[in-house]
Amino acid sequence: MPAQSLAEGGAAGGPEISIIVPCYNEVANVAPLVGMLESIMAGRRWEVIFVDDNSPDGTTGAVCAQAARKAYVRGICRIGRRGLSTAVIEGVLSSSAQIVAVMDGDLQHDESRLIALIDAVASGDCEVAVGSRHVEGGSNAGLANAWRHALSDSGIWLAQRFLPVSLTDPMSGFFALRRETFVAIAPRLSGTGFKILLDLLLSAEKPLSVREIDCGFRPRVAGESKLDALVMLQFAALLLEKTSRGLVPLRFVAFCIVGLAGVGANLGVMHLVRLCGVHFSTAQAIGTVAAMVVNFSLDNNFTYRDRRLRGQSCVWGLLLFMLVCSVGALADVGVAHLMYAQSYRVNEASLAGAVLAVVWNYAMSSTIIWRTR
Ligand SMILES: Nc1nc2c(ncn2[C@@H]2O[C@H](COP(=O)(O)OP(=O)(O)O)[C@@H](O)[C@H]2O)c(=O)[nH]1
Ligand SMILES: [Mg+2]
Repeated sequence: MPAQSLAEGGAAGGPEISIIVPCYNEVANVAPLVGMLESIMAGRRWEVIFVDDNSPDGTTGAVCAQAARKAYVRGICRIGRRGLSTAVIEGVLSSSAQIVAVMDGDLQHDESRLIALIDAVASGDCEVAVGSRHVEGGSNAGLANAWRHALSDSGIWLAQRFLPVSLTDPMSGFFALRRETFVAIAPRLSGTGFKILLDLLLSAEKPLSVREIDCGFRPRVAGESKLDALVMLQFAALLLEKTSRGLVPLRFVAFCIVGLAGVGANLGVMHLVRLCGVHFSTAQAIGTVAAMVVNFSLDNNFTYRDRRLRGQSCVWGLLLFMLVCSVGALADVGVAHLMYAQSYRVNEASLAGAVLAVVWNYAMSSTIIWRTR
């Protein structure tokens, strides 16, 4: 579709371009962003779809206030869910436009480059057009501090080691592609984490043709960044999942990391309790319960953050988790004992038991405790 054929906005037909904006606690940025898009997109058939995870600051209210007056503003509010990547996926899947563009809702992306991104895809120049801060003319001056620069640079360096295409800014959250291209890849997307572009490029069956377009990155004016240590962990796990061709799922990696934290908690609490003169077996039992509580709470907040249990379901979830882990521990001891009796070495028998327990705990957690509702 040549760029010129993107007809003017109006009564005839639906939008030809959907701009998907993941947002969380961006109440102050919604109206200014809509205003900016209105002037940039004038003369085109377009819509903006905000995907908010029921932000406590009332972002959805701000979106509704705009949508009530403007047919080209739509909002999706997800309750009990979190995640930038899944927000983008659901936004794109709710669109019927030919071209979708993804941009942040915090005004950090330079919206004046939006047309260049859309036209690069519309003209058939490339399958994905990426707003890059690292090609000539681009800038990432808006990153908050030296730490964020270092984090961004090392993330880019690491991602480039895995990518099937050459890209200076694979961590960009500002890009455009045909909706049908996205939809074809969607079933293979990992969906966990912050880096949906990377997920797309790594999940495509054949390498996608990519064009980078220089773009600036402004400092944040309102609201706060949601990037934290967990997001970096999710990023590393995404690379692992994709390069192992899904053999090592992202959640499983997170589950194992949390499991290691649980081992630490078990040892720490056990030693503390022993210092109070308690017998080893009792101290170990208390340590085990503490480890289960720590694991449950970390899994609830991180590994299964998008399916987080709250209130009464959280209490039931904890009890079920303890039951599942106890069965896992019994299976661990049982298998290790059987293998040891069949003259396997101590380490092999013990490792096999531990692996079985982790896989059991993970399978039960994913299907029974934090199941998709
Ligand atoms: N729906 C949704 N949007 C999110 C989530 N986390 C971040 N975002 C949005 O994604 C965009 C980029 O996030 P931001 O925290 O600014 O990342 P940074 O620019 O790398 O610091 C912003 O519009 C955020 O509001 C989330 O969990 N759910
Ligand atoms: Mg930002």
